[in-house]
Amino acid sequence: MKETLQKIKEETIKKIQSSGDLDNLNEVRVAVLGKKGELTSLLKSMKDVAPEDRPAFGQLVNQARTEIEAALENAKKTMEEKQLDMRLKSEVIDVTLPSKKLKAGHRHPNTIALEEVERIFTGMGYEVVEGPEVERDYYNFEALNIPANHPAKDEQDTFYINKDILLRTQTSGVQVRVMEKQKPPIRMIAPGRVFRADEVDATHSPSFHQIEGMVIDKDVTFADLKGTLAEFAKEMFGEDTKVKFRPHHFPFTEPSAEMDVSCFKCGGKGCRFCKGEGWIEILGCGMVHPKVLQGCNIDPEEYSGFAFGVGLERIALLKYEIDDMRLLYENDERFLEQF
Ligand code: 2NM
Repeated sequence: MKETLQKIKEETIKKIQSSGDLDNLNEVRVAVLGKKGELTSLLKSMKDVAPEDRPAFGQLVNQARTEIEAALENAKKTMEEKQLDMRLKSEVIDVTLPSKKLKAGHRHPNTIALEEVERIFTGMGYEVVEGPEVERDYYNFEALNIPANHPAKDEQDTFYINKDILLRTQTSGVQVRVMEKQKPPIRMIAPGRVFRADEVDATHSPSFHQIEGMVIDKDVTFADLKGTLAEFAKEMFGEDTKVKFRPHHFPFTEPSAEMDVSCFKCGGKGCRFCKGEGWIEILGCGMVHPKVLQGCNIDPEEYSGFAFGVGLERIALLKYEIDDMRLLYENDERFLEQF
C-alpha cells in the first residue's frame, strides 16, 4: 500500500509538471483527487489495512494529498501568470503610432444647392413637402393634364413598374396630392428624386433631382410668378441677376414659359460660360392649368396659381461651375471636398 501511495504521488507530480496548460492540469487533478480518482480509491481500500496501521496510513494519504494539492496550486499559478504575460505582450498598444484620421465628410453639392433653394423659399413662406418616388400614373400624368398619347408617357422616357405604377418623372404628383387635401392658400415646394429613361452623359442621368414650386390663392397672376422667380434668381445667383421669360409649352400650365437668368460670370455680355448668349436657361414655369385645378376640386373661377420646376443638378452644376454631371454621382472625395 505504501509503495502504491508513493508511486501515485511521484507520477502525479510528474504529470503536473508536464501538463502544459490549465485544462490538462485539471484533468490530472480529477484523475487523482476526483470522486473516482486514484487517491480517493486508495482511501476507500482502507478496510484492507490492519486496524492498528490505519491511523498511520490515513496520515500518509492525507500528507500525499496535501503535497499533490500544493503542486497543483503551484502549477496553476505559474500557468496563469504565463497566460497573463502572453496576453499583455500580444495586446500591447504602441502609443507612439500616428492616430487614424477621422474624416467628418462633407455636404454634397446637390445638398448645398437644395438647402439654399429651401432657405430662399421657406423665407417667402413656402412649405417643403415630400412624396413617393414610386408613383401612380394618375398623379404623374393624368392629373397634370398629360394625355395618353403624350411623348413623355412613352416607355422610351418613363420607367414603368406596370400599367398604372411608375417611377415619377417629376415631383408634380406631390403638388396634386396637396391640392386634393388642402384648401388654398397653398405655398409649397416639392424637392425630390425623379427618374427618366435617359442614357448617361455630361448633362443626363436616369435619376436626378427636381424642385417644383407652386402657389395657389385668390388673384394670383403671372406678375406674382415673375416677381417671385426674379427674387429667387437674385438670392440664388447674386443681387445683379436679371431674368427673362420666353414662351414655352407644358400641358399642366397655361400660359407656360422658360426663365433665363443673366450670366453671373459675365453679367450678360457673353462669355464661354454662357456660350456667348449672356443668358442661361434655368427653369420652366407657368400658370397652373384650369383643368389641373378642377381635377383637384379647386374652382378655377375662384382660385388661380403659378408653378415652376427646376433641376437641382442644373443649379449645382451652374453654381459651382462643374461641367459634367457624372462628377456629382462618382462620390470622389477629392472632387466633393471642393464645395
Ligand atoms: C414645371 C414647369 C411648369 C408644375 C406644375 C405643377 C402643378 F402641379 F401645379 F400642376 N407642379 N409643377 C410645373 C410647371 C413644373 O417643371 C419644369
